[in-house]
Amino acid sequence: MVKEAEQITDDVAELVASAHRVAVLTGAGISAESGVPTFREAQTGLWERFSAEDLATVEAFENDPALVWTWYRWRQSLIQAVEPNPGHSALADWQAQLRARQGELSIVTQNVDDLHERAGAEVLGHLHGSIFTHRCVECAEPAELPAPQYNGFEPPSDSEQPPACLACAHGVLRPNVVWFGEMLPAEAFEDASAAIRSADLVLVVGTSGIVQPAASLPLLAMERRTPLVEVNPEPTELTEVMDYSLRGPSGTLLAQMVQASR
Ligand code: BV8
Repeated sequence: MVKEAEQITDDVAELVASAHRVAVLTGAGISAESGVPTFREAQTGLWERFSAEDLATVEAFENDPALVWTWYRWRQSLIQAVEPNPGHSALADWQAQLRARQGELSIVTQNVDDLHERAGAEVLGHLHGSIFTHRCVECAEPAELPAPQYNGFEPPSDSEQPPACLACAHGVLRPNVVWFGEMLPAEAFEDASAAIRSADLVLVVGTSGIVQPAASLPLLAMERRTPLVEVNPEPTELTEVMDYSLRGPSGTLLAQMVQASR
């Protein structure tokens, strides 16, 4: 039976202090306090008539390449304009502390941003790819692009076509994110599964637990009855399998956890 609390309880503090191999699955919520909208929030600007799930598909890109391409380039400019928040920093600090004690903290994220890395953490896997790199839809050749010139805080009033591929001259570029209906990168998924299976504490931070197969990864912790702790202001699809569900913002609660880990 899940135990809910609004701050770190003594038994969670004990789990944190004694943990040597921690696996953390993060979602859009950990970047919310940096100012990056989550997937549940309504879209704005050119995209206000669409949900993120409508836009993050091959069909949407094929149907209106400029609309989807511009959405991603604008999101990339927003991510570049914001900073990691105390939640990202707490995981980076905790990872460094555990490594100094020959332990490990593995971060597996559903996020396509680079805020974990910019906070100084190493990320074991980006399950849904990265918004910062691009490839040709036809020949899959990677393509280097200059940073987008959008104002991340002001959606653009019109859209731009995706650039043509310079390698094959047939295709256009797309972001290296995993769209709905596409397979997740096998290595990232396998590494995430192994990290969760070998952990002595599993954290699930800032995810609604809706998107599969990422949302099923925490269930692997149940194979060895590894303690499961969720950090989210709201209940999620995963709350009922958690041992503890901490109801609050990750920027605050993860900072409390790192204090307890010292
Ligand atoms: C696959 C990259 C199969 C793009 C993303 C029909 C056809 C095909 C597949 C399906 C189908 N029906 C269902 C599926 C499966 C589908 C799926 O799960 N759909 C859902 C909608 C039911 N999954 C897929 O399609 C996956 N692929 O299944 O392939 C296959 C098999 C064989 C052969 C071929 C294919 C691919 C899924 C990946 C999609 N790409 N992102 C982009 O970014 O644009 S997913 C995207 O949405 C994000 O990456 C993220 O993972 C997800 C949103 O989830 P969250 O991260 O949880 O974010 P969310 O907004 O939902 O929640 C935020 C949470 O934060 C909330 O709980 C909130 O309370 C909390 N929060 C807010 N503030 C804070 C906070 N928490 C802490 N602190 C705070 N301050």
